[in-house]
Amino acid sequence: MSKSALFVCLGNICRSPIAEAVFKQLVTDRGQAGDWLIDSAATSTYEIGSSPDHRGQALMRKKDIYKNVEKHRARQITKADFENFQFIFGMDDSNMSNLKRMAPKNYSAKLLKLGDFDTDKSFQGIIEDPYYAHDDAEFERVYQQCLRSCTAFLDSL
Ligand code: WE7
Repeated sequence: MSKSALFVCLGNICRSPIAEAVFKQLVTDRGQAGDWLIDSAATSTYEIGSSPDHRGQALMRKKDIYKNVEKHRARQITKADFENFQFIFGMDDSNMSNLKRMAPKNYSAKLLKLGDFDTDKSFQGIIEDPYYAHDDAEFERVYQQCLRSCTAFLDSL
């Protein structure tokens, strides 16, 4: 387990569990699951203990990746995470500024915006919050952004 990635969003119920599930599936498909510690977390305390959002659950079941996060419950990022994870990915600029504010004085993790790896530049590196979305298309968009971004990140290693 030489490599590690933590996916972070506001509540750890919509975007970051999808990113975690996508990333776990990609490394599994590449035969690299044993090399990686992979988790997700929130910047806020609001959803601590919650399961992934029901719309995200439905999306992940459709993509057959929900098994990768079915036991996940939302948790807040800790100072230890900034030492224990090699890569910490935020989804938007608010996540990134919160991560920088919450980081301990000295930390080893690389703080990256997941969407910066997206080959489709029309989203300008931002994976927008689908919480107030009115249809499933927003969750599909999050999934496709995570899939392209995680694939390009793994290819870059
Ligand atoms: C969200 C959210 C998301 C927004 N998941 N919540 Cl009510 C609230 C207040 C503080 C933290 C969280 Cl997590 C939540 C519930 C869970 N993806 N997105 N809230 C959100 C979006 C836009 C403007 C304001 C909020 C609170």
